Amino acid sequence: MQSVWKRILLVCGLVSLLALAACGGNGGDEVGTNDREANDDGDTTETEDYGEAVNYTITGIEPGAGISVTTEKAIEEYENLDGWNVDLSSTAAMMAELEKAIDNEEPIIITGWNPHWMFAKFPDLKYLDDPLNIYGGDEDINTLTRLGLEEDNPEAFKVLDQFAWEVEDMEDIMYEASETGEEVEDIAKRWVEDNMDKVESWIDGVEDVDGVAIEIVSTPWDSERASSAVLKEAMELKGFDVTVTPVDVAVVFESLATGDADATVAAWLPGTHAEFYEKHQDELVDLGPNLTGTRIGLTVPAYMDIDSIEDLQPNN
Ligand code: PBE
Repeated sequence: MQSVWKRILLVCGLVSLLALAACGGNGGDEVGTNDREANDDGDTTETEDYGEAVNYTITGIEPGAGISVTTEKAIEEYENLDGWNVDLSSTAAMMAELEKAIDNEEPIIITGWNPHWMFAKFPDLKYLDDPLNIYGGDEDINTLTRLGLEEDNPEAFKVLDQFAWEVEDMEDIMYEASETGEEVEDIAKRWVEDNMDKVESWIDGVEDVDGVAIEIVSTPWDSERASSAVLKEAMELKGFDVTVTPVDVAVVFESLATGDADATVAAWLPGTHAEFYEKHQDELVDLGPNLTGTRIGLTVPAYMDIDSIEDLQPNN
């Protein structure tokens, strides 16, 4: 299968506004032109000092997110982020700060990711180049189960193993939720009804069960509310009794490792959740990607005259 093209289409094709932002960022990172230009010609180092303007603060999301841990690591690893900090509160608060900054054309640095509607709502957002590759490039979202699930519950294991969809599927649900204010879970339910061809492939060859309980751990972001909800709907078609519990990323991994939960479809790998994965990888089963083409990184409005994390000045 022409997977490279498929991936490019996934990222670039359907939500064109999102694609502009995402591809702009990707291109910069892969080709590395921005970094080189900035480094080669010393005179362009008159980049504006945004550090002071943003109070040497990156506006982040919940402390329990992988991207928050990664941002703390970035602050440690980038010498030029000496004396910076990340303000960890909530996704809603970050989005409100972003909107306010954009309304006033003020500088702001947020922790951004795809899939998310932020790039559709604010098409001029751009990822900053990340020469130390702290945030990684394109990522996947993997399905993980606890040890022993395959033996205890082969039918559930089979659905989990067959579950796979695409960035635009997830985005359709997320975007509709952000536009209408309707619950992600309700939209996901309709998505399953409207996309039975895809859903059939997840439950293909799976025997019906009678109310077998399955505990899915997830995270509270819309992307994972969407994936866990479509999986729940699909499994319930086969007679499973599915509970989805949103928790911090650390708890997702811990509860699989201890066997308190059966599975998750919310592991952003290999980068975003690396720290948790590495800690628990021997205590869980990794079924590989259920979605490919995600991304995280420091993100700014395009009116900021800056291309790379290295263009930021230290706080001293
Ligand atoms: N996110 C969205 C999550 C995973 C889903 C990037 C905010 C994180 O752990 O950072």
